[in-house]
Amino acid sequence: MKFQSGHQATALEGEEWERQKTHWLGYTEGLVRFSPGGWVFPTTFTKFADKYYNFEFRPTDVLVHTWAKSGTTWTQEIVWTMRNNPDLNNPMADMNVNARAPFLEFDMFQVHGKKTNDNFLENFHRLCPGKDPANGIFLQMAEGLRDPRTIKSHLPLSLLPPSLLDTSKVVAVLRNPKDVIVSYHHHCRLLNTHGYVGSLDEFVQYFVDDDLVYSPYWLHVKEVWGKREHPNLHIMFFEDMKADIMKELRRLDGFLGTGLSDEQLGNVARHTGFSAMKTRAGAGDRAADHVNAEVMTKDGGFFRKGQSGDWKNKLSSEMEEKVNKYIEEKIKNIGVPFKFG
Ligand code: PPS
Repeated sequence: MKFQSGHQATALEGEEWERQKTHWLGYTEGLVRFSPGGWVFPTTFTKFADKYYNFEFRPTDVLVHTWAKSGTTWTQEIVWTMRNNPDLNNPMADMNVNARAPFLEFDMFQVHGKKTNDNFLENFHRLCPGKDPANGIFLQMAEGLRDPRTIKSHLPLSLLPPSLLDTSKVVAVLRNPKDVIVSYHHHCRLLNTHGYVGSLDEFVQYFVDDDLVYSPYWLHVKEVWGKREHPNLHIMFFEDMKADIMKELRRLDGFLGTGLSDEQLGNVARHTGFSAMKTRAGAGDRAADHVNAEVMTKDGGFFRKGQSGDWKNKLSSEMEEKVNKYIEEKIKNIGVPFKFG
């Protein structure tokens, strides 16, 4: 199967798929690899790939662009709040952040015979009256949103419209891959759309083999870093955001042209702090039938720790060695000033 981006999709088959199938109970419709690049996606991605590639971005859009678990939701909330709620008086802020700032390709996770989260469906019908959810709940929410839109995507730049950066502002967030692994492992165990039941050790192996959904991590990073001089691209590091959020908000304010006062930036910092976001999300930060209750009780929900360096508590020295080798071979030469410590 060939796509307008020039990619070819191949289904994972044989031994490779047999192994994946036992570890990923959520990928009931299989996985595909998009080449060049070897990007891994649930098969449903093939239904939407051309639509994402041709998505009509607007000059007033801001795309929050990251690999999984790199601080996307935090940044979605920051960007949305800076542009729509710097005085913390916008009633829209009560809506789930993914309804205000839709996750462009989330529809690829919305099948597998499971009921769509009721909150999302309710928001969809409110925002897109008369539209058919089968054509993409999140895609159509993103299309139908009024300006100024904030949209989120983990897709690599090569699968998004080539004119993206010349049209819209893009805020990319990068995070130490060791923390990304630990956070993604939790996420994939927590959410039934992934339904990961393998071990952390096996998860690390998937990561270094570039076999996770959204892999290869290094290529995603390379594509973004290659565009770092583009005036419409602003890159932030999760670790810098944790270390000094006001400094990062001031830089972002300059990039977005929001012209916020120190008091307003302080509002944004408070409103988007980890505890504030976690409290707002409440116990039901994901609908009960979409999460593994045992994982949620034992290891936490979507807002897990929100820290830098938690990998030190989770990765064994063997796992760390595997990731270090991956960093050495595939990431260091890209030249991103990651804080690997
Ligand atoms: S996703 O599902 O891929 O979009 O996840 P993403 O939002 O990129 O990343 C989730 C991790 O970010 C943490 N998080 C935060 N950290 C600090 N401050 C705030 N406000 C915040 N909001 C979310 C979240 O807890 C996940 O990291 P871990 O390490 O698992 O806690």
